[in-house]
Amino acid sequence: MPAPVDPTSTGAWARLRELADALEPDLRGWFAADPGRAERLAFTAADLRVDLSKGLLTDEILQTLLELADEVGLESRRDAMFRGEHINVTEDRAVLHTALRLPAEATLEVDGQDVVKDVHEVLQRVYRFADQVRSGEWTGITGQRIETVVNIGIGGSDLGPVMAYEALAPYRQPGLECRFISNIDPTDAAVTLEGLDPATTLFIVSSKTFGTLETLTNARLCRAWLLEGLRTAGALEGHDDAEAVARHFVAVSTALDKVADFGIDPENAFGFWDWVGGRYSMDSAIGTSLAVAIGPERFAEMLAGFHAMDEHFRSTPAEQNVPILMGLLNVWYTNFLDAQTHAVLPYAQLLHRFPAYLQQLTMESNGKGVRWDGTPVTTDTGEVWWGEPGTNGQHAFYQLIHQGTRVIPADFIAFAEPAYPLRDGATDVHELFLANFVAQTRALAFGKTAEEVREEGTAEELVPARVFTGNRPTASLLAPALTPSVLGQLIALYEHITFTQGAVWGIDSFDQWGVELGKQLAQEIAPLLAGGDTSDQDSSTRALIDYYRRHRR
Ligand code: G6Q
Repeated sequence: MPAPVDPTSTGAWARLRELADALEPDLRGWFAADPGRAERLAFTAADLRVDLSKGLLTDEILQTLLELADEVGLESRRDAMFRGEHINVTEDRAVLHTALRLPAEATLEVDGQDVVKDVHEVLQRVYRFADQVRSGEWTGITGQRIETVVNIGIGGSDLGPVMAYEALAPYRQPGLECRFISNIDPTDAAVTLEGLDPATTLFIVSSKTFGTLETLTNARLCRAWLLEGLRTAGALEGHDDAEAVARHFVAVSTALDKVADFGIDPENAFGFWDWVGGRYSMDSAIGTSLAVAIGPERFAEMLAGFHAMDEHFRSTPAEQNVPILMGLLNVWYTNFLDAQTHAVLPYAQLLHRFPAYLQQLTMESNGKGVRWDGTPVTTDTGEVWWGEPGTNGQHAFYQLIHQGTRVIPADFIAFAEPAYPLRDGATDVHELFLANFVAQTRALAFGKTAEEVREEGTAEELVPARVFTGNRPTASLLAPALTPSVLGQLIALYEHITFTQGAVWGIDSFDQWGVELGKQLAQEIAPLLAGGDTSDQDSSTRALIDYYRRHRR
């Protein structure tokens, strides 16, 4: 890997600094003086229409950001990723989530192996399994059909499947529910299993490494729950435990030997590869629960959506390339306008887990303090990503976005077609909903002047509190409907935005060493909670452990 270019040493960076110092944001004036602004700054990527015109940017800023991309070698790093080069240097791995959605007829040889062939072999097995569960051909040990699929996994092996299961609710097969257990808080397993019948429940243990404490603990809890429930119901007569586990447990992992050690039949295990990062894996076999819920055809549509966005990112010139433009804009906001956070505000209740999913994607990828050659970063990196679906957020935290003292770039996402077209008398409720989407971005951009407040007859002393400064940057993302394909496009869009930012900052967006220390210490501390000697702990840690011991009955 060539050493990263220090973005702050480029000519474009210096010019951006000057542009930022001279910037007097004036979206009202910019729109008034330039009737073509909205059209010029709206872009198309697959089925998405992305309007960046309400961002704090001018043509010169955009042009200079594109020069920055050029100077840091963004496109050659992108091409290296698509080729399967080991751009994840700290783990010495290729980064090939884009290969998970290549069509079957494509070929891509990486480290001497055609990965597309491997991907489609596993996909076909996942699809066959999904069909068997959906049709009732796959039964539990008593011969009853499966009614509930429980995915056991955490982080990248949980957030994607949960988010997509929620997002694509209208496409689920009735009578077949998915539930998800992730947290090692025993409440999660206890509450999720409540009311389930072991005879009709199937578990998918999803773990890339098959070594994750939370997932393996929860998998053992579920295995014990299954066997005890079946035994109590007399369903195990004539069967041994292994047979029951084989009918009620499947696994998704890159570590098929460990899957076998757990007692899961390797026949019922779906593999993937070390070149798929956890948070980039929901379109691999990690999405098996989703494939069961929505069926192979819809799953394939989702993959095609991912692929359409990959193609856009790979081959569209930078000045029309939506992930590149959005990623560069985020660099502008973060490094030049001091934005600390980035809000994602889906005007689609079904996307209520999308911000949580993006938190992992963006923050685990770009929350780094060193570059891919081990040297310190030269500027601020990853923003804090957060959000909630509109309009709920409007009645909670939008106050700060409208009138607070911080710059909070916000992505607004909406769909023309509602998932559930309901009317309130003569009113189309989706229209009412989307009126909010449009109104919010307008209010944030153009605000409300003191004069406008006065025109409403407001008492003079109340005017300042009612003024909206405007010039609060937003991007508006619209698509015809939240279909499986559009969901795939949206996810891939944010994957590539994340890539773009990481490439500018010179960081390896594909490792996650920051999660290791806590995991390691938890293993060390577990025996101390159980009564071990705490004398060599710091005083705060000792006090916390003492409190626990005194209060645990
Ligand atoms: C994602 C991370 C992390 C990972 C979980 C689960 O990029 O690597 O969130 O997905 O720690 O790991 P396993 O799938 O190996 O259990």
